[in-house]
Amino acid sequence: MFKRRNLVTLIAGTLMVATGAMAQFADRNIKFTNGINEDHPVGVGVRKMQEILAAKTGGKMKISSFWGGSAGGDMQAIQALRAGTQEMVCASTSPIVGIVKELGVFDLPFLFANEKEADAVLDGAAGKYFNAKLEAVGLVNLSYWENGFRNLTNSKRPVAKLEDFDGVKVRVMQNNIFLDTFKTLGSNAVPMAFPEVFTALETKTIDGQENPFVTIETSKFNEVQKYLSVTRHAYTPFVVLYSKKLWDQLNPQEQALLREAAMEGQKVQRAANRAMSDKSLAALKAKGMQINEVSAAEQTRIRAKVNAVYDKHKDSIGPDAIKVVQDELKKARGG
Ligand code: TK8
Repeated sequence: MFKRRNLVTLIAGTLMVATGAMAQFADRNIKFTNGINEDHPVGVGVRKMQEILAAKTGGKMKISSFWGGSAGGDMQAIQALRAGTQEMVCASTSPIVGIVKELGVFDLPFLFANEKEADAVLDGAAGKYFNAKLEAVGLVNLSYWENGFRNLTNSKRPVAKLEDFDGVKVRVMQNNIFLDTFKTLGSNAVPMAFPEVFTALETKTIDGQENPFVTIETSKFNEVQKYLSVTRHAYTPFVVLYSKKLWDQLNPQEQALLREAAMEGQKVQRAANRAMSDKSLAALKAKGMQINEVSAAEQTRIRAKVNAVYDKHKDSIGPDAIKVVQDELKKARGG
């Protein structure tokens, strides 16, 4: 017979399990900012994270996202994360080089030949190495997402050969290696935060900028730029960062869930980005941009010219960072 005491124990036990499961997640409203617009595939990744959090926490953990630099640029967000006044950002590695010099390796021109190489480096030992460097300065990297291979746009002329870079005033990300790369190519390089770029192009304060096709399209740079040159000169990853100060206030279940959500987000974000890249190029053409490739011979001349950038910056980046990336690249290239 089922005794009353047993029933009480059973009910109490069930309640404990239920409240125990709920208690894993506190009400959290996570502020997430981006310099790019929501129709960029980063939006696909963030929506995936939101869905996972909603499903697994019964709506307790939420991400509020702010797009288009409305909440400031990458550097501003990084400072807010380190100070513990903002939880998350999806930022490029390049503006973080002032804080984590080793990340400068990703700014070295022509480091990766394709997405496969980038994935091998970021998802392997090198990715972990940079995560540790980020964590040491108060930034927890949940996942590497994709911006893509960067290409040059400008309002002056098609850049098809080395000499065409000459005198073009190009906005670069706020970092010495990018600055040096464009100076070495003969351009007048101007460091600037991403949210200021559209207006600077519109008012002709600058002639050009460089970003992947998808970012060019979703940020509508085609409205203020005539020429797009397929230079593929760098692949600077996106990092999905969480403030270490605020991270340390989360319990292990919350931390594990956020990591899982960011990794699930990575899958759909990268896939969406890769599917969109060619479409963005076609769309930019359809919207009136004049697009040119750079011949193999000119690519060789350009690469030879920017070799000086490697030599000049390898000491400041440090041999460990260069080695961990080169080792993964060798493996990925089957050598
Ligand atoms: C967005 C930036 C942007 C980057 C840049 O905040 O600054 O040009 O490519 O995507 O991170």
